[in-house]
Amino acid sequence: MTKTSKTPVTILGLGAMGRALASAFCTAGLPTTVWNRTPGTHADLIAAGATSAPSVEKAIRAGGPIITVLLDHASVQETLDPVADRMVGRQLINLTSTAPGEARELAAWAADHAIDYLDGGIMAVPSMIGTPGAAILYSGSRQVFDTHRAILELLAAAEYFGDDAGLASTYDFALLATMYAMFGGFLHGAALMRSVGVSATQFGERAAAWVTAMTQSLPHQGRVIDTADYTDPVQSIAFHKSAIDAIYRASRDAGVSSDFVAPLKNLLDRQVADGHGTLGFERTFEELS
Ligand code: FVH
Repeated sequence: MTKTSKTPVTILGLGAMGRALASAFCTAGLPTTVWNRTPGTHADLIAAGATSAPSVEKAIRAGGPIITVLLDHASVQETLDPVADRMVGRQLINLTSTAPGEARELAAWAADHAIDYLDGGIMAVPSMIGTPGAAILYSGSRQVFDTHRAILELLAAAEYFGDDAGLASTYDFALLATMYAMFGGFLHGAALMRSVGVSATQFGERAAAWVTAMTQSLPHQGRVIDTADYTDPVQSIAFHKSAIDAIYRASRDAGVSSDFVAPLKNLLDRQVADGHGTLGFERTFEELS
């Protein structure tokens, strides 16, 4: 059964994201207990109705789900290990970014202590929490997700992927990998444009429109990868190699580092050398795993 507005929640970790989550719960009127390793950084949350706990042990006494929003996997273990025996029978929702293997490790640790574990990957920056663009991806305990779905939806759109605790963070990291490659390409493009006197601000506007148009092809590319039939390309690997080679030369001539472009050039060079030049760009996927 989904619990709603009066569910007490405990948040461990009041960095930028922990504060945003706690603030959303306070705004919704949930009894919210907060703890942070460094005390005294959350007067605004107290003013908004949160209860500040002086220790992790006291924070988790409040009841309800315990939500960790700490720096990394190690900080979660460091924070929870000393109170593990007081968390027996409790529900833990870990929204700290952890690698899939680390999430599974935490799930196993939780199971050893009879703690019900749900892992989450936050697809938002703090200012997006509680707004329509934010999403949090979950996997692990279905029971925890179903029980607390209503309060999780106060933070962001909530989607559950399955009982493997590492699934949510695999999605999270796959999406972040996509994002970072895009950001890297933008930095490279901005450096190229600076060489002809165009500001990064101006270029940012143009690049946003171009990237938005280009992302429309991603579902099609996904379908091609899943069929593993690369024989009927819109444009071949040889075509893309020629484009990347030209970008590489233009960058070198403009004094722009090849750090972002070189890995793709290497992949395309290798495939042409191996006789795959007539196949579609999506065949590059086969070089990655
Ligand atoms: N901020 C963002 O945009 C991203 C969006 C996507 C998801 N991430 C992940 O969320 C986790 C928390 O991120 P954050 O933005 O709140 O991070 P910080 O502002 O740096 O706060 C870190 C908190 O962790 C506490 N902490 C660090 N080490 C320890 C430790 N060993 N023991 C206990 N607590 C620890 C730190 O406490 P303090 O330094 O104030 O004492 C902060 O509360 C993170 O996984 C992101 O990847 C956010």
